[in-house]
Amino acid sequence: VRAEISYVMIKPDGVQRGLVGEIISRFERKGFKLVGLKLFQCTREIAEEHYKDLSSKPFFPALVEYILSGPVVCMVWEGEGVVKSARKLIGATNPLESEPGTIRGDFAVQVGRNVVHGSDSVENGERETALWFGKDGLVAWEPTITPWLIE
Ligand code: YYY
Ligand code: MG
Repeated sequence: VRAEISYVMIKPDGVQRGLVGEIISRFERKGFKLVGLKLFQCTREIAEEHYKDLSSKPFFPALVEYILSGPVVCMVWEGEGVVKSARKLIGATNPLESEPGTIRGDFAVQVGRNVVHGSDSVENGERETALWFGKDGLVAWEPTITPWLIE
């Protein structure tokens, strides 16, 4: 079986505010493995597909416009338990409820400008990665530090 992956995305506000390095750094320092990375101006089709489960919500049109409003940074992080752990690093959906020390807790105040996305299940990690990176968009590699992170 394939290693667990999470699709993590720095939203347009995070890019515009110069938080790209800070956010990538948090996942790097934690010890997960980066297997996909790109700066990307997404299309309406991709944004709507990504958030299709929310299409009936009143905030859906504004959410899609927000995601389209500038480039995003698309990432895929790999590792045991990465989906749940990435959600913890990111923090609660509403940044006023996110704990300090989380990305949203440290850098955001409003749910409609919450800086970063992370997959909410292993299944969605796979689905979202396929949507944003396609079938062959990831890089297979073995960081030389792996034995210092995983026994
Ligand atoms: O997975 P997560 O991003 O933490 O929250 P979701 O419930 O999946 O909602 C996706 C996205 O929608 C959220 O990050 C901001 C936006 N949103 C909103 O603008 N207003 C809400 N009341 C709920 C969610
Ligand atoms: Mg979600």
